[in-house]
Amino acid sequence: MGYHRPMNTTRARLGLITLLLAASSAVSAAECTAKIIDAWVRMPPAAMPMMAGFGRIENPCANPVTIVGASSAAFGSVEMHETRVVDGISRMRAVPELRIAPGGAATFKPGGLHLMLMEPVATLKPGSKVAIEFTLKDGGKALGEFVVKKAGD
Ligand SMILES: [Cu+2]
Repeated sequence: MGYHRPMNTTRARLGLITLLLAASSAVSAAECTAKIIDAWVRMPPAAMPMMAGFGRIENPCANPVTIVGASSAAFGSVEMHETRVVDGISRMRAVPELRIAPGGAATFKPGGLHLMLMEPVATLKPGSKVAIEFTLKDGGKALGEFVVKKAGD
């Protein structure tokens, strides 16, 4: 047994180096993430169990970024929705995945894509900020800071 140990150790070291190299390249790829800019939450005119979040999500990375979910400590549930007018009636549908091409962007705006923010934990104050974290398909995260604004502001 003892005779084989030096060789096994060398093999183990080589294996470890290979693993470390693989891990470091994976980290550098994951470092590039989506950027959330001009983000805001629209306060409902009256106390309601849901409100909407808007903003622009940019992908500055070399690879496509796919958002698969969002969450916030300020809300029980956060979903990506899209408003569409069908037969003159405005309807919302859930958007389970949102792919943004390299160098591209997605705009969340009233009447279109929006974040549906449900079950607010506390009453939001105009001018305060809410953190919303987006989950990416590759396991990465993107953090957005949303400013609370009154409807109509
Ligand atoms: Cu909605």
